[in-house]
Amino acid sequence: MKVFEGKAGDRVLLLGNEAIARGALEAGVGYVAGYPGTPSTEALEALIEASSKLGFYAEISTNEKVALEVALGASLCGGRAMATMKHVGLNVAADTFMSIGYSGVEGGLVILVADDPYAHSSQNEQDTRLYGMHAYIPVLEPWEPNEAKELVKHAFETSEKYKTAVIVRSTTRLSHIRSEVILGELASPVLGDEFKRDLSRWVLLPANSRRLHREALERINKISREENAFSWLQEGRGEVGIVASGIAYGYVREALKDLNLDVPVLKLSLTYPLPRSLVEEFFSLAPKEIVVVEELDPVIELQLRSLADELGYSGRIRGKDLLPSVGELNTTVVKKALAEVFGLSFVEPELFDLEVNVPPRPPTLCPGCGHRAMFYVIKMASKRMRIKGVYPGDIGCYTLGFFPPFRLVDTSYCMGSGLGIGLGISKASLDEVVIATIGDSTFFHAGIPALIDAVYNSHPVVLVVMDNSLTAMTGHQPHPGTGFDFRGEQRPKVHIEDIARAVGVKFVRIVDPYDVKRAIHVLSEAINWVRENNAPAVVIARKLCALYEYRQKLRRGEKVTPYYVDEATCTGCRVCTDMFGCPAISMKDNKAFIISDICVGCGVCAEICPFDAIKKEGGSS
Ligand SMILES: Cc1ncc(C[n+]2csc(CCOP(=O)(O)OP(=O)(O)O)c2C)c(N)n1
Repeated sequence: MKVFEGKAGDRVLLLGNEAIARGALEAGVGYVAGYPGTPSTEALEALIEASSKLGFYAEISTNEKVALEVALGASLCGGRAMATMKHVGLNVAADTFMSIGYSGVEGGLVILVADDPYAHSSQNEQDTRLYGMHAYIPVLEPWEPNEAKELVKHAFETSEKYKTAVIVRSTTRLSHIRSEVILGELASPVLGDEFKRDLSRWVLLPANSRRLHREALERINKISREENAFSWLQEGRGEVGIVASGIAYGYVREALKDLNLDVPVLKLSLTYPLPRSLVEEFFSLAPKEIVVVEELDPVIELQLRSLADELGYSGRIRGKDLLPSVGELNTTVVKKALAEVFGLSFVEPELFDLEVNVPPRPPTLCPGCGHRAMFYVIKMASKRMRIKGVYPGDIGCYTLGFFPPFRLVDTSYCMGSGLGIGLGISKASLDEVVIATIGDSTFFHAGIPALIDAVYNSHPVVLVVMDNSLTAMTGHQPHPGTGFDFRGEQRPKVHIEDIARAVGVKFVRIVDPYDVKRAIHVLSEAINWVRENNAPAVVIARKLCALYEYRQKLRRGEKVTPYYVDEATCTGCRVCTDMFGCPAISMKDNKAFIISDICVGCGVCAEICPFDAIKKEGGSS
C-alpha cells in the first residue's frame, strides 16, 4: 500500500522508512526536501509520491545542504518542513545545520538522518547523535516502526514548541524492517504563509551569534528538564539496571526474556539531551550499576556519566567496556554482555553451516553497464599512451571499478572528493597522469567546486564523468541533468558539458562508451591535452543506465537480442572475460560463452573481441 492510503485505526505492515513518512503526513508536513542515500531513501520516495496526492511540496534536491536549506526556508515562513538524508549527508549539510542550532526555526523542522552501523552501504559508521550534541539540536531515536511514526509527529510538535530543529535518527535495521503500524489521521499540510522576518535570529552576525549560542544552550537544558515523551522506566528486581535506545532496546527486550531477567530498564527516545528527571529517577532504581546498551558511540553513556557526576550517583556506569562501538549490535551480542553482568551462563548459539558451495563473487557492474565499457576505455587508453596513471574515484555504481579486472579506483572517500584529491596528486606527483572518475549525480552534488578549482589553479587532470543519466546506485532517482523529476514531469535539463565549459574547461568531449574505439581515441587526446596545456580536460561518457534501459524495453514490450560466441572462431584468449569482465560472459572448455538470459545485447564484447568471434543472435557482429 502507499503511505498516504488507509484510514485511522488500520493496522498495516510498513517499512520503517515508510512509517517515518506516514508520521510526517499525519503531522501535516508541508515541505519535504532530501537527497537519496541508503538507508534513508524510501522515506523520501514515499513522501514525494504522497506530495502530489496531498498537496504539499516535495523535491529531490541537488545535495543535502540544499535540501536542508530548502526545508529551513519553508520553516522560516511557518511551514512544517522535513529534510531527509543518510548519515554522511549530514556532513554535506553541516555548515547550515550548525547554524540552525543557533538560529532555531519557525515552523516545525524535522531532519531525518538514517545512520548505517556496520557500514552496509556507506563509507563510515558515524553516529549522528554526536552531531545533535555538536549543534545543540535534540535527537529522537525510535526503536520500532510504529514508534517511529509517532515520534515523527512528536518531533514536529517539539520543534515548534521550542523553536528548534529536531533530528529523528534512524538506523539501517529500523529503516528497513517491516512491521505493524497503526495508522492515524492524515493532517492537512501546514504550509505557513509568509516569511517571518526576524533579523535577530536569521542573520548570524557575530553579535547575534554570541547571544544565540547562549540561547541554544538554555533551550537544550530546558528540553532536558521538560521532555521525556516515548521514554520510560520499567521497574525490576535488583540494583543493576539497563539503559537502551533505538533498535538496541529491542535487543535488550529479547535478551532479558531469554535470560529470564527482570531488572530495571530505562528506555530512551530522547537521546540528546537526556531527559533529566527520568534519569534521576533511574539512578535511584539502579543504585549499584547501570549498563548502557547503544549502537556505535557511547553517546548516552557519556551524558549519563556527566549527569551522574552532577547528581551524585555513586554506582558504576558501564557500556562500551562490554559492548562494541563498531558495527551493529544484535540479540546475541547483548545477551552475552548481560549474562556477564548478571553472572549467568551463556552459550553462544551455533551458526548453521548451510553447506552450500557458492563461489565467491566480487560485486560487479551489471551486464551492459556503460561504466564497464568506459573503464575498459580508460584501461586501454592508459596502456596505449604508456602513462603511469593515478585514478581517484568517487561514490556511485562506478566505485565498482575498484574491483578486477579494472582496478581503476585508487581513492574513494565521499561524494565529490575524487577530483579534489586528484588535483592534489597532480601537483605532488608530476610523473603521473591523473584520471579521475565521477558520476553524473555526484557531479551535480559536490563535483563542481573542484572542477572550478582545477581551472582556476591550472591542474592537469582528466575528469571522466561516468554519465548514466540517473542516480543509479540509490535506485534510479532523477537529478538536475535528467530533464524530468521524480513524478516523471519534465524539468529544465542542466547539461554537464555546459557547466564544464562555463567554468572555463577548454577541452570538453562527450563520448558513447559503447563506441570503444572512438572513446579510446578521445580519452587519449584528453591525456595529451592536459599534459600540453597544464589545465583540466573533461570527457563525459554518456550512456543511459543499462538496467534502467533494459526495464524500459521490457515495459515497452521490446525484445532484447543477446550476443553469442562463435565457438569455431573463439581462440580462448579471454579478453572478454579477464579484461572486460561482463558477468554475462563465462568460459567453458577454454572457449568463451554468453549467458543469453542476462545478456542485454549491448554488443561491447563483440567490439573488443580481437578475433570477431562474438556475434549478435540472428545477425552478425
Ligand atoms: C553525502 C552522500 N549522500 C548520499 C550518498 C548515497 N549515494 C551513494 S552514491 C550516490 C549517487 C550515485 O549517483 P551517480 O553519481 O550518478 O552514480 P551512479 O550510481 O549512477 O553510477 C548516492 C546518492 C552518499 N554516499 N553520500
